[in-house]
Amino acid sequence: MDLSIVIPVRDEEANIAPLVNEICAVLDGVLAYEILYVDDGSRDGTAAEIARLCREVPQLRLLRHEKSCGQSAAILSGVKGARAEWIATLDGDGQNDPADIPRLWRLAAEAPASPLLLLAGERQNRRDRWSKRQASRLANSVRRRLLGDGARDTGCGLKLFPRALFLALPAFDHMHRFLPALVLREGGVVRQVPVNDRPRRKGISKYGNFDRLVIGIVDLFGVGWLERRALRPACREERPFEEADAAAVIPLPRRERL
Ligand SMILES: Nc1nc2c(ncn2[C@@H]2O[C@H](COP(=O)(O)OP(=O)(O)OP(=O)(O)O)[C@@H](O)[C@H]2O)c(=O)[nH]1
Ligand SMILES: [Mg+2]
Repeated sequence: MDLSIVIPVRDEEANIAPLVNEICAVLDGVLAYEILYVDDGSRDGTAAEIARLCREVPQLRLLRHEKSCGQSAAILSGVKGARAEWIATLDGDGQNDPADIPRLWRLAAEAPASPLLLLAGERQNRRDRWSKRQASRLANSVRRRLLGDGARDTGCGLKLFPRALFLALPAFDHMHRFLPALVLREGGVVRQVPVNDRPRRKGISKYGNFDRLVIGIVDLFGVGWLERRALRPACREERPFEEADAAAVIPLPRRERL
């Protein structure tokens, strides 16, 4: 299997079937993939809808949290449960366009630094309302300045990375908004890739501008602290003897030494 598509969802019942159909239409015959939904304690029919579709779509899987633990926790559960070495994340409301996935996949395949590579979608022509775009712009610029991660759009749900890289990152609530900084902290490489942005298909937003900003500021200090405390020793194995030298000091068999 090439790619696991991890989709965290809470109360997105009406958005499941259209997104699954879109992903299959784009990826069938292009990649070997699975679609791994993580239902985070939805109170609507989200889980039932995914379970229903699992009977029709063999590459579809469902993980469930017993109660809601947040978007980052859902992504982490999905990455842990994924079967492929590469992960693509998508929002579950149809805002990210699955048609962008093959392009990200090709970029990952071509990149020399692929073991520590994060491809981060950068939304073009944002479709959100004005107040949300402004809040997002402000949050992105404050974060960029304080963390120096150079990322223009960390809120885009479409990202592609190796499973092992994500599992090496420090895990905490809301970590999904800081992936570029966390990957750079590991010594990794971040590439921003322009991607399509679409309006939410159905349902309501799970975040307000204000709570997102306030939590974001608290998290910003936490991630700043993590950066300052990063452990990055340049460590290599020391080989004091080349093979020829090693042969010279191999002790003689005991019998001959006597
Ligand atoms: N698992 C999980 N997923 C969540 C949670 N909150 C949001 N999500 C999902 O994360 C994705 C992004 O959340 P949205 O509510 O779309 O946030 P947004 O895109 O900023 O807001 P809109 O523009 O209104 O869609 C969606 O797929 C949500 O279902 C949560 O607490 N747990
Ligand atoms: Mg959304």
